[in-house]
Amino acid sequence: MQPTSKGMRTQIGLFGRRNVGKSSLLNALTRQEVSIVSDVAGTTTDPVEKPMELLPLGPVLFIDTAGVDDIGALGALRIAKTRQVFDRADLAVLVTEAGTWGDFEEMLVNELSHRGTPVVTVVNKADLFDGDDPRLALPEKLRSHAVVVSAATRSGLDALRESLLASVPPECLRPPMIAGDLVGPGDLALLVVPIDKEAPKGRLILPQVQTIRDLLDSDACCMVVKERELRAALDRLKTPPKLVITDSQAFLKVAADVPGEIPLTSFSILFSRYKGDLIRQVEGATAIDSLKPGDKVLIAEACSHHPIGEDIGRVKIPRWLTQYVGGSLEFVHYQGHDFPDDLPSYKLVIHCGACTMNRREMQTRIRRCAEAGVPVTNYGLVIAYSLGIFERALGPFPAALEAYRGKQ
Ligand SMILES: Nc1nc2c(ncn2[C@@H]2O[C@H](COP(=O)(O)OP(=O)(O)O)[C@@H](O)[C@H]2O)c(=O)[nH]1
Ligand code: SF4
Ligand SMILES: [Mg+2]
Repeated sequence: MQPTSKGMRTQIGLFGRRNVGKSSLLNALTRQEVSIVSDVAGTTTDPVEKPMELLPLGPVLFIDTAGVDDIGALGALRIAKTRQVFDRADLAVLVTEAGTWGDFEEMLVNELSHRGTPVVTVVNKADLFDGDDPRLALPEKLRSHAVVVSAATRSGLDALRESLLASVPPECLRPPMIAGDLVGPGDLALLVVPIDKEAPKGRLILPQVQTIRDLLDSDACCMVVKERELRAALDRLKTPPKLVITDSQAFLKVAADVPGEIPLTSFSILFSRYKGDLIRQVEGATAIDSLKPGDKVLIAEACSHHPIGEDIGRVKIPRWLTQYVGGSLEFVHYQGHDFPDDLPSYKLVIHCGACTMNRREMQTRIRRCAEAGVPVTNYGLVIAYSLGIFERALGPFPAALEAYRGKQ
């Protein structure tokens, strides 16, 4: 069975000093040996991810990090990887050992609260202490979300699960819709999906699959066609579709084939709204007009195995932009969870739809771009903008259209 995509799971990061029992706790929670447990400090290098169902919440992804207090060269890499987990954790579990609460834990709490990440504090290794031992106590301010457990004897795990469920941010319980709110129950959405040599064999790509599922969840109807069959499909329909959603790469042909009164957008633009911030990314697209030859442009893709994405990010968008600007630009590519620290050196950030990334991570990226004063936009928006069909592509989103017109 195809597992739920990571980008749709509530992500729960485990943080704390080395050797407090983070990996043991994850193993105890998931009852599987997924993480390396060791009494030699600093065994976990890359964050270890473990998907599971945490009922009644549903699919979650636990992320076991290395101790943030690691030292040495390899330690620095581990710390960097752990910081990426800070950026995407919807919820944090701060693991401590009885009697060791100190400046380091205070620093973690501050780091997490700066990001607005809810924290559940765990005092582990309770089996080594008497129940009334004062070392099991935590600072007053944390007690309401603290649980005393033993990964070794599995005591306290039910209370920990309950505490996690009670602390999950509301947006994870009620995530926004991809397209369902744009099409009423029973209405038809027409999806245009090019199947060219770059399309993966035997399947559709994730943004398409997730959009179809979202429409079905909203009791809408969908019809999926290739761009060649679009005209014939439209002609055959008694009632025109409520919305046409196309792969951005077929935008121009689809815009020509779909009558102007039928709302049209792209999967990528829907994902700007779903994972990112449509208004900010619409405003970001207008920064294309101020690009000059020689400027540095960041192209960021959340996954590293999307052949269409690779082609679009590495070849097509650079080609379009170079033509638009009338001179060569310096393109820098980032993939996966890596994102540059030197953001202010870029003139524009262009992100993919981020379908494999959770909302939190994309929101963090947008916030970091804003803090660095760099405009950020998205693949579909750049394509629509450079093809001169921006207003058309924003038709289904009146607030975004208004923000764009306000910028003119
Ligand atoms: N007594 C006791 N030992 C534990 C418990 N949890 C973990 N340990 C031990 O603490 C050591 C470090 O555990 P590990 O999970 O690798 O810590 P991490 O570095 O935080 O991931 C190992 O020797 C574990 O067996 C616990 O609840 N009780
Ligand atoms: S490139 Fe981005 S939008 Fe495309 S499949 Fe990968 S994560 Fe999803
Ligand atoms: Mg560990």
